[in-house]
Amino acid sequence: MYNLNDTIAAIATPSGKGAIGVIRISGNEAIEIADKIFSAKSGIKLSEMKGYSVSLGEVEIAESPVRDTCIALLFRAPKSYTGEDVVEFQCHGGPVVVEALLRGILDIGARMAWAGEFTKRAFLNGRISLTEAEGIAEIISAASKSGQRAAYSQSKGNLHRETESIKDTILSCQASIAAWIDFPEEDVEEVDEEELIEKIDGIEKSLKKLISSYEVGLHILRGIPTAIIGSPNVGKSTLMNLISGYEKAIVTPVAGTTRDVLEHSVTLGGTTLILADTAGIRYSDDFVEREGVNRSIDRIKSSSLILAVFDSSRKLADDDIEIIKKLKDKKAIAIVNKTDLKQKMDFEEYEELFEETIYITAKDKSSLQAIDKAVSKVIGIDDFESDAPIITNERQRSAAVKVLNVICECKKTLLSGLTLDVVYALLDEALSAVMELSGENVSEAVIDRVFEDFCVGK
Ligand SMILES: Nc1nc2c(ncn2[C@@H]2O[C@H](COP(=O)(O)OP(=O)(O)OP(=O)(O)O)[C@@H](O)[C@H]2O)c(=O)[nH]1
Ligand SMILES: [Mg+2]
Repeated sequence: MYNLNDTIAAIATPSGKGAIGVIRISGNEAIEIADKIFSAKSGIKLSEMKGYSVSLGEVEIAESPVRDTCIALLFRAPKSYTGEDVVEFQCHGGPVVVEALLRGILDIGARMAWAGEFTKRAFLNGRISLTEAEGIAEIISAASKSGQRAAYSQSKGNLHRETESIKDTILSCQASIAAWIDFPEEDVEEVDEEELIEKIDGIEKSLKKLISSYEVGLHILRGIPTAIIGSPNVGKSTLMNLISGYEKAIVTPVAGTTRDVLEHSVTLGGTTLILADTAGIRYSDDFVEREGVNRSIDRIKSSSLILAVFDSSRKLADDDIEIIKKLKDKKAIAIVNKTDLKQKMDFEEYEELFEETIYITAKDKSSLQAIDKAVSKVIGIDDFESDAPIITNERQRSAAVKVLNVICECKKTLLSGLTLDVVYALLDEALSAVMELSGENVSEAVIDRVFEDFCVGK
């Protein structure tokens, strides 16, 4: 069982040199411990100060030569991040200072905090919901601006409000049939089944929207694994360089120049692409080139978006057709390249096999705009509302699917004319599944799993 009585401490800023280093202490003894090493210029002890106050002073650690000028921020329970007494020291950001200070704090009674333990306490003390805590983790790891905005909305309780509203609707459905179940013999008012179905439909709709937000939300938060694929010499590496903004990949007129997969994170289409340039796909007797081609094919499988490049200055070859076949079921944009040269390719009949087709000159910087537009259209960022509730991890997704399944079952039962007590029991099941999604009804192991991905000090 998790012990909330310990006082925990950790360095909250990244390791290495920095302008400022922050050390956090949280728990019953946070202020007492802080007072032992901190002397305020004003002479007033932290224990004599109100919450939300700041004090300038010095920290001095017993049996250590380290001393530093420092600011102490004081938060009193329950009005703090964790809901407990919290002291944050801001000292100079040298590793020697912060590490000595942390050691000094640990030596006089605090325990080293685990990853995410401050946020875990905020959750356990009822300051934030589990989905809000998950939003906080996403803010820190967000790979793009829109991802950061979406994570911020989660941390401010967007998903939490949505699950509360689903819960309320389920409870109101149950309330409308409770009288019928409790007093079946008596002359209670008829249950308005149409209204009941309408409410259940509403829940089904919001759950479907949430579940469909998962993929695009995740892509926006983490970046999209994207592969540049095509036969040799079509201009894949030129495209990689154009998008990266510098000569990342070697470009030559020799077919088969790129062998290894070359990765680079870029911002495009309003989000981050984890972009991979690959070897041109063709049959080859050369052992090294064959290995490169195998890696390209593996990349098709592991990528969520494909930029398929074709050379429009020559006719579509068998190699190109083979590649198009490999892209079946993949989200792919056809990039018909080299439009500055005499055109020999008729690509029109293949356009429908791609989500989007663009005609560009990869050598020309102005082509970036068309690529950017196509990417944002295909990944759905144009329709993505960063302030809408979204689900961002597998825990939430599987819980949402569970609720949806029970709700669908519930609707089927209602329509098939089975008795309302069966419906009531299914609504109970749905309620407990929603509480799994919201994090109110989860095991300690699930909670631990959520927080172990956090940084230490958060
Ligand atoms: N005229 C013209 N040439 C281009 C264009 N894009 C690429 N090229 C040229 O085409 C040749 C091959 O370009 P790369 O980018 O190396 O092609 P690749 O697909 O990476 O080739 P491999 O790595 O061998 O598979 C180079 O000489 C480029 O300068 C374009 O839009 N117009
Ligand atoms: Mg190349």
